[in-house]
Amino acid sequence: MSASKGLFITLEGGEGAGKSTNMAFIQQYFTERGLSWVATREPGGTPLAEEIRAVLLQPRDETVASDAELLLMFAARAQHIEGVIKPAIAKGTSVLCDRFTDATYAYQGGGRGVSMQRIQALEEFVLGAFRPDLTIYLDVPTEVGMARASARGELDRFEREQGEFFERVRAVYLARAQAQPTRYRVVDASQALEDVQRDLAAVLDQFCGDLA
Ligand code: T5A
Repeated sequence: MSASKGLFITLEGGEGAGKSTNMAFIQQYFTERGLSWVATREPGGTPLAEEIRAVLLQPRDETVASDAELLLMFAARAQHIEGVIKPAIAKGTSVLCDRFTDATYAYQGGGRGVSMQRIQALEEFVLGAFRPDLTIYLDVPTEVGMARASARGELDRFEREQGEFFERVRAVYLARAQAQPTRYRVVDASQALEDVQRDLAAVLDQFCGDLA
């Protein structure tokens, strides 16, 4: 059975919040209910966008200008939306996306200090009125997330930032969640994994119940 209406669901979180772990849980939730889905991620999701991702995550000696980083994020996003996200939704397939534009507000806006107006202008240019139906933010204190991410080994260019950077990232996510309560749900990701996934299931039951 496939869903009559595809949802666009995005999963957000700071470093080590457990997005990858919980993305697998969300996929299983959809599969068990016979809902068609495609999983994807940002930056990335198409061959070209994955190449841009590699450029963005690669640690390098050269300082990356904040605007260059911002434009690369949106270049990848433009390709991803046209190549993967919109075609899937048009077919009635739900899109489960690991990060989306909220990450740009949090990391480039909060973390790097790029003006929110500039991000908003690019969002309108690239997305128009297109937005996620549901955004789940996995909230975890910075030190807990960093400890989890560090335990995984080699750190990418973002993971090498300092604690204050991630505090600003978290503050932007929480402020956006508070400002957009219809689209956002915050899940406490510092809990034991089974409790995180119980809360995730409750959020999904509410949003996807009439699709199954
Ligand atoms: N970025 C992205 C921007 O700056 N702007 C943008 O617009 C976009 C789209 C890459 C980077 O790109 C930046 C932000 C990022 O720095 P990414 O690959 O999504 O984006 O970033 P990561 O945060 O590195 O994502 P990961 O998927 O690698 O990490 P996760 O998903 O947060 O963590 P995960 O699931 O691998 O879990 C980490 C560890 O914690 C454990 C897991 O087993 C794992 O070992 N764990 C738990 N342990 C205890 N209790 C729990 N509840 C746990 N949940 C997970």
